[in-house]
Amino acid sequence: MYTQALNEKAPSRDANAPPEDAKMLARFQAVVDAEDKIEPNDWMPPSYRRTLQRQISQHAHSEVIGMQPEGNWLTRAPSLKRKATLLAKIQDEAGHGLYLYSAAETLGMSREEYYEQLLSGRAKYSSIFNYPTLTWADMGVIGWLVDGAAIMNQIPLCRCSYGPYARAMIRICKEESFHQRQGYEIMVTLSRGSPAQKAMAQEALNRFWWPVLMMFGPSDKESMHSADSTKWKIKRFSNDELRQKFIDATIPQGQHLGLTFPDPNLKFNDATGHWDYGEIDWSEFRRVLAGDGPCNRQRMKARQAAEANGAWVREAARAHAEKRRQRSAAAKIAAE
Ligand code: FAQ
Repeated sequence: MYTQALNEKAPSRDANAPPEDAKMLARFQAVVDAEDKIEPNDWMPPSYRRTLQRQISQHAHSEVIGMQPEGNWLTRAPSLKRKATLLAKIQDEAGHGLYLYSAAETLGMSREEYYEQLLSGRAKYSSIFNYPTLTWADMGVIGWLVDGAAIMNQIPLCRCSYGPYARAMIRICKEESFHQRQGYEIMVTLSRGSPAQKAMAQEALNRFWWPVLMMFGPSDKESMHSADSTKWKIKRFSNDELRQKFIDATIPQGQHLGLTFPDPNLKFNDATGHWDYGEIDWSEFRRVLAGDGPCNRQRMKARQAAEANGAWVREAARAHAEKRRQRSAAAKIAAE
């Protein structure tokens, strides 16, 4: 919708693009610094546009691929109520993907191009969705921790300088809060259940804890986009700051469940008022990003199959739209 309204050329991906105009740049930064929003038709530096295209589309891809790990448990949910709730949550994630693709389209690139980047493996999606969901407790852990981490990262994005992204995030965050609570409620039920259920909850926490911490991205010193994104008020907190906030908020929740965290170095630091934690295995993070996580191939294969299987629907919709267009054109001629 917005794409057609853009009165500016699509960003050049050419390394020889003309240098950004200093006056325009100063005006742009002043708007950002004043906490006003940048809107689709406003001038923006090509690098700001590219950063948003990258981040928003990768966020959208994450929501869409993120349906797969939970989809694995739809047919095996332990009750009708649990199944209905899980189904609704997964549908919310599809909806988040759609809002985010719409926001990304306002930056002058079509949804089809973004899909193509995902399907060809050129675009990333969140590392966390490359881990398998082995037990029902994983549904609890995903809601509690994966959605919990997503909220921690996404609440500040509601104040992002780019209007369409910031506005999309408001509704997404409300829904993520519900997701987090339903996940935690599963964890409460399992932790207060039989010894086998509690052990299942503990085992799921053990498997997901470190990959969840990786969701916040590389450490600040390794984060190549942070400086620009902070200057442009896309990012309000650094990767490490958000990771620490998440850990500080989550440890008491785990303690309330009577569960332990798989980190021998986890210790409350009286001096800083924060939890100290052990070293993240960044080699695992890099491996997953490079396509070699436990489920990368399976996730991409499922997504590519869904795209191929849906081709006839898109074709039929296009043919139907064309038929309607011809019919209404013929009716107009007849009326003249
Ligand atoms: N996984 O310089 P930085 C959800 C990449 S939604 C994969 O620090 P930046 C909902 C990064 O893209 C979860 N790649 O980058 C849900 C960059 O690569 P590039 C998704 C990662 O952008 C719940 C490179 O590393 N959320 O969970 C990851 O400043 C349950 C360098 O990193 C969002 O996308 C990673 N974990 O900061 C759904 C939120 N971390 O593009 C279903 C929006 C980093 O140059 C079930 N995104 N990379 O090739 C953001 O806030 C940021 O993009 C960060 C990364 C914080 C993820």
